[in-house]
Amino acid sequence: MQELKSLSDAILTGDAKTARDVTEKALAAGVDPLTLVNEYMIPAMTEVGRRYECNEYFVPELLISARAMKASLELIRPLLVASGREPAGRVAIGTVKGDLHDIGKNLVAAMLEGGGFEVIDLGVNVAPEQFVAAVREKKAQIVAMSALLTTTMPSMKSTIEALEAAGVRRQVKVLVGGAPITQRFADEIGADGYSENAPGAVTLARQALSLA
Ligand code: B12
Repeated sequence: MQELKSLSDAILTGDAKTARDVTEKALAAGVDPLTLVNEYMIPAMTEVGRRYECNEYFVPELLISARAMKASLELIRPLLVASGREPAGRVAIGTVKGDLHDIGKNLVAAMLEGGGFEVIDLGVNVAPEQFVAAVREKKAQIVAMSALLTTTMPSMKSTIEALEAAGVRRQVKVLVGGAPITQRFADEIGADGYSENAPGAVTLARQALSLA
């Protein structure tokens, strides 16, 4: 697995070309895409975060590492997405207002699609009213919110309040996640589910619609 370690190294050093090349070769050799994500890519991003915390890395390094991670994910995403099935349900997903982190959100979206859900990706910096509109106009049955900054976590609560104010809270299940989120926080704000990872998000979505 020495070659796969070069995928972690490429993300750590922000070498998008190598990240893409190694991913391409590994997939062609039959390596499971989820093995790449869970054993090489996410640990590399976690290490990037650790280095940032220790002032070894700064925002430019975060950006180039994120770009390398995305280059690799672009090849993996289509493999996680199932096709030609009746959707299990409709999920509106977004990173909450004020927050631009989307790597985890994109992974969750891809896994949900792979799990047979129709995913309406609202992108990043999504205001509460945009989530409400997705429920009203696109008939989303699940609202999935991601936050990576402690300062944007309160936007999850504001979104739940906006769903309540719009009279649509009872018709949707609300799932939350992202590195700073905990089960306790999810309970406090009245979310219906929390998971610390993308496969867990699929399990939650299935449970939410009583498909599990
Ligand atoms: C990459 C990165 C960036 C990139 C983002 C690129 C992008 N397109 O996403 C850039 C450089 C833009 C960036 C910017 C900033 N960042 Co930043 N960033 C990170 C970093 C290193 C990695 C995040 C990541 O992608 N992780 C990998 C993914 C796969 O993990 P994940 O997002 O947690 O997602 C998983 C789970 O949480 C879960 N999940 C995620 N969403 C959901 C949703 C649901 C519904 C469910 C069920 C599950 C779920 O499933 C995912 C897959 O398993 C983290 C450090 C870290 N360790 O988290 C800092 C970090 C989040 N950033 C931080 C900071 C401070 C910033 C900036 C303020 C820096 C600055 N001074 O400008 C800005 C803020 C910009 C903004 N307004 O959002 C801090 C936040 C600290 C805090 N207490 O809030 C962190 C923790 C770094 C640190 N240790 O200080 N950042």
